[in-house]
Amino acid sequence: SDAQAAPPVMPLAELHLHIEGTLEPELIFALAERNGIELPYADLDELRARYEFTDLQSFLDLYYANMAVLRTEADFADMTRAYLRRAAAAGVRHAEIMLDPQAHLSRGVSLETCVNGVASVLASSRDEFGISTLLIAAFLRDLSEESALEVLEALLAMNAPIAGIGLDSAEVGNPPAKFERLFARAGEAGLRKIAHAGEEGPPSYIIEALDVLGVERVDHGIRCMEDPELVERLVADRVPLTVCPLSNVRLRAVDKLADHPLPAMLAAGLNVCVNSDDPAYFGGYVDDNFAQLESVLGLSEFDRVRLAANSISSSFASDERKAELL
Ligand code: ES4
Ligand code: ZN
Repeated sequence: SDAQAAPPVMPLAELHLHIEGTLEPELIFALAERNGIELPYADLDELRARYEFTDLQSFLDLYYANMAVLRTEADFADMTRAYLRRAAAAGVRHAEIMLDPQAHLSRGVSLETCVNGVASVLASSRDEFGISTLLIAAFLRDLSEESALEVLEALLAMNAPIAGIGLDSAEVGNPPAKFERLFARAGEAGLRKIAHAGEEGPPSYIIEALDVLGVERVDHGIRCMEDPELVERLVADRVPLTVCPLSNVRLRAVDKLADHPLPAMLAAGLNVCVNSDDPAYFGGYVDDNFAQLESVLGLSEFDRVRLAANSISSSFASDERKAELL
């Protein structure tokens, strides 16, 4: 969105962010031009007209298609720099950024190109933008576990600066248990573990992500509200859920923001925080998510402070960094 909301007063951590989902239409056109790539859209408006999604898959189709403009390390670096600049304005002081290496490897872009392009900018993010950052390699759950294991081994072999692994892409029909060996290997390698679960998929996928994969944090998780016993467990264990309100509306996981379960999740005592997911696609950055929540749901000062504090405490930042931000 163009209008920037005033940043929330509290420092925020953004814990659910796909760097490829920060690729704005203007940058898509600029990179296409730089790389001599012909886009299937005549102009920005024609591209923007494609951003009417009916579900997760209809979004993923455009998200993967637009990645065609990312060819060089400089492209990945420019995209990352643009996100950090905008996130700083939104009040983000710590960000844990997912990258989808398989979405680039399948297009003939090397692991070195995508990882080094993003990581080279993250290395100086605290000095340049005041944002501490961690990189998370996310695996596409609609591909095989063998493919994921191969890519994880390659990341480990190149000593990629990743803090953890995630699981994303088409959820329904690709349950967490499909990736049991991948997450076991990541654990052996000392990596942190997160997974998307309960966005479009059922509450049982959240349980599987916890019990079979051993995830420490759940991306989305909103469908936990259909299972009171699961909610009780998530509250008792203070399992972080990285909720993305504007994403849920755009992908029709919820009908409209007024129907979003966030207030009920807060009231239930769940450890929730607010994130932007794919801000270039879903109508805004984390400040826009807060602004629209405020105007539609009227969050209390108490809830706003709690959401911000949860984002910091649920992060994988060092205890020293958390203490600075809390
Ligand atoms: C995603 Cl919103 C969402 N869900 C699953 N996978 C994704 N990859 C990028 N955005
Ligand atoms: Zn996501």
